[in-house]
Amino acid sequence: MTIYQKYFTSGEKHIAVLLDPDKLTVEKTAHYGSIIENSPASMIFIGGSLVNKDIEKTIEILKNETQKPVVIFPGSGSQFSDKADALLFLSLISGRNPEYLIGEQVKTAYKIKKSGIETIPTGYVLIDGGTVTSVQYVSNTMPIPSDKTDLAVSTAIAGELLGLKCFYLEAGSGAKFHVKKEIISAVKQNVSSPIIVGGGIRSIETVSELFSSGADIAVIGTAFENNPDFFKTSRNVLV
Ligand code: 1GP
Repeated sequence: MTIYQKYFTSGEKHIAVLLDPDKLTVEKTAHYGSIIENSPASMIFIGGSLVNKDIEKTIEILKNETQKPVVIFPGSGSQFSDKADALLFLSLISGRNPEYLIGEQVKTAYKIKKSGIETIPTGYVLIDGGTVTSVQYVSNTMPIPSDKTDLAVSTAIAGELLGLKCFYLEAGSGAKFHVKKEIISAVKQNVSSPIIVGGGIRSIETVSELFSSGADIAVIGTAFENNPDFFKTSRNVLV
């Protein structure tokens, strides 16, 4: 069974912990890997808008500590590694920067195809989260305003018509506000592909609310980095 079948389209809700290799030491990586192994999170996303450290090494350390799948969530083509279990093959479809729509993808396509890694074609939709985030700055794209639900819906529909198999509604790491529930439910009603929601999610209660609104996968990055015990008090809420 592929990761896409098991975690994206099974109808179950899943949590992914996002780890940014640049914020990790070897010790922290191992420690986080063992915490995640014993947490309600189903998988690890790895990547960042800018990554200078060796992503491959980070994946290897994580894999010594956890059986849970490691999925690359790349900020650019250089973050690809065939040591991961799958790759979100992203196109930043809310933006109008050709480099992030198709340029980075072309640069790495041959290598990715040859590796045989599972790729998940994902429409990456940046939605304003109340602050300028790294992804907005680095990608040089404008997020969809948070009150323009119709734009988010049309963007996702266009992505689905182009054949994308998943949508990542992103407020940006450290966003002031997560993606609004109205946007998630409107997108859910209009596309049949699974929906990942991330950016600015700070509590497990919020995760539950976003699941109820239609999110299939919720991504926790900053809240876990700030408090690796994030899940300890949350277990009862989720299972
Ligand atoms: C960013 O969606 C992720 O790409 C996670 O965001 O760091 O705000 O949890 P946070």
